[in-house]
Amino acid sequence: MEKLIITAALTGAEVTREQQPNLPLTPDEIAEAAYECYKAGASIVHVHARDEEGNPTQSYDVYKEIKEKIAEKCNVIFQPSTGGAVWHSAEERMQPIELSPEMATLSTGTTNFGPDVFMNTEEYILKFANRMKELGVKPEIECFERGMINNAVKLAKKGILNTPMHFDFVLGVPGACPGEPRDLIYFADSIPAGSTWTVAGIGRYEMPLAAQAITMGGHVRVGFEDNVYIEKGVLAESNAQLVEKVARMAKELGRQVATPDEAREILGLKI
Ligand code: KMH
Ligand code: ZN
Repeated sequence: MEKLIITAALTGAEVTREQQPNLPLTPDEIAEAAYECYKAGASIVHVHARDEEGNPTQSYDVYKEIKEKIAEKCNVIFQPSTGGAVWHSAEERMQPIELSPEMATLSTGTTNFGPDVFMNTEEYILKFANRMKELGVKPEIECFERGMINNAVKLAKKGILNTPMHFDFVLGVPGACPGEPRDLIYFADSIPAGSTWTVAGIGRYEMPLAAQAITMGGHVRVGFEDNVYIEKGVLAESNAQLVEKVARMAKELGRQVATPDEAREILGLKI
């Protein structure tokens, strides 16, 4: 089986210090968390920026600072968010693409997101995808619902998305698709042959879906964006502790963990 790519989703846009006291917020804290996760086995970091008050921002400058600070420490793949927070405009959300990162997220549909709506109209999706293509940024296609896979396949048929595509199934968001074993099987069975996929299980779904993905040959995303607990009722000390747990599970299940350069090879990124 292919080596396992572990992504650390370090901060997110929704989690607060009240919910997770060790949440990294400043560029220095995010870069340090990225480095710790890299040492624990992560080959990708999924990054959301925060402003000086700790609120979500899609500022080009803040993402640039984070990207540079991470690159000073290690060669982990930097994957900024184009999702931002539900209240960000499409223009704000697009800003980190201009840094020409190796990867960035691309949500291919609209979903309920807790009490809110995470808006991704066809117009947005085309704008984001076209700009990523122009700048050679590989999209990680975020699918919260099954139809979002079809939307991506349609874009690939039109040549707007390059193949093979890389998907992230985000399962267990309140208001969207849950993260039961059958949900992951259905999503993984629905993508075009030759695609790669990872799973981000939200909340209590995180570790069970990680174990399932390890055995199915997929990849795994964990981190405070998705879940703040290391076990039921016990807050994780750090993002790296969650990555360590997945790396340990992979070892027990006989799957080797990919380095960043091995992840680049698996995903078809330039080395
Ligand atoms: N914060 C969510 C509304 C992404 O990073 O691309 C969207 C999100 C997806 O987190
Ligand atoms: Zn995100």
